[in-house]
Amino acid sequence: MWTGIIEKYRAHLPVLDTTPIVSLCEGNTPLISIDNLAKKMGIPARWYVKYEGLNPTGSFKDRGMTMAITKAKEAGSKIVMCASTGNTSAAAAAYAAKAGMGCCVIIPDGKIALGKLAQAMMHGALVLQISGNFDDALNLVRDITDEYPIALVNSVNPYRIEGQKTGSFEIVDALGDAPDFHFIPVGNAGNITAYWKGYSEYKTLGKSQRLPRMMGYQASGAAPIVLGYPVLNPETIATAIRIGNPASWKGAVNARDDSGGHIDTVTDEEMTVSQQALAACDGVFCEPASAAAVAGVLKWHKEHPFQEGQTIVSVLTGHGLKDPNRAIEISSSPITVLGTKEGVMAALMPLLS
Ligand code: AN7
Repeated sequence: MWTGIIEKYRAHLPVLDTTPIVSLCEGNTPLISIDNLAKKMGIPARWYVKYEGLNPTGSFKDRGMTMAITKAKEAGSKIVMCASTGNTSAAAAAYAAKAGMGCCVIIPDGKIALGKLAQAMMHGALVLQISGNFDDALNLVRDITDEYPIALVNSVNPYRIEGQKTGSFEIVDALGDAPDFHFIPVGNAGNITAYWKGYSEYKTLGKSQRLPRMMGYQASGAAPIVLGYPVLNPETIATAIRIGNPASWKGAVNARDDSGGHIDTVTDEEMTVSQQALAACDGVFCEPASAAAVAGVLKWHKEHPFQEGQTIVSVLTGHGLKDPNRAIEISSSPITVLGTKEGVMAALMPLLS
């Protein structure tokens, strides 16, 4: 029986036999071959997506949150707090509920996807919206948790990174080695930092023969690392990565430079096209921010064509159902027909011919 990433990778994580593990059986997500899209785009490499949308709360945040909440519980914390563009708040709320702890989340007013808001509220968190953006919310949360006995569970909490590094362990365990390229969306930059840490640790232990090139992608309207300075008013349809001053900026730059990787931008349009193409070609539905890891592959391939025999992994950080409004917005509406055989057949005919 699968009982979550802490039990599975206990030897690589800072837990003791006595640590009270709080888990929702996160992790063990599939690596799905997206050969249809690869073929369509003329990419001869083996291309996989790590479908993190299949975690318990529908995003990769669960890997970090099981660790952060477990360690907060071990330390005797009664309340946890985070700033969030949505997914962290959903995960914090769920794991705090499981642990019997209080949870407060601070989110940018009107800028979080519907599914994520629904989750934070259903799991009983105190949900506070502010008129600022994620960066403002994170500053507030750092300030408050410095002063009050409340555990901070954003990825500035090192246990979050520890949990999230298990994503690379699973990829190496599944492929038998690291991929050549690891594509990943970058927002607050915790995840790219964590994946690089995981790959590096596994290589040191001899579990893999090589390290991947770390390929991070920011939204063009929220690309501080690419620009080299913070963005005061980040804007993108990919609300998950609408972040102008990433906390793990250094970690992302180190991952890029130490791996011979690259951090670049993708436009809202490129993310949208990739999200749709992936869903329509290979049956995998991810949220807009996650599609940056697909759009990045397409952008890179144009300038540096992938070769046969290479392996690419794109991390799909969150499930498509997180942001149903956006999905409906970019899709054509259902066709209204008469509820008769003739009515249906009139619309269906073009498909049959
Ligand atoms: C789907 O939930 O920052 O670079 O507050 O939800 O580790 O920040 C979410 C980030 C990518 C970026 N994809 O990861 C939050 C939050 C999805 C995300 C990212 C996020 P990081």
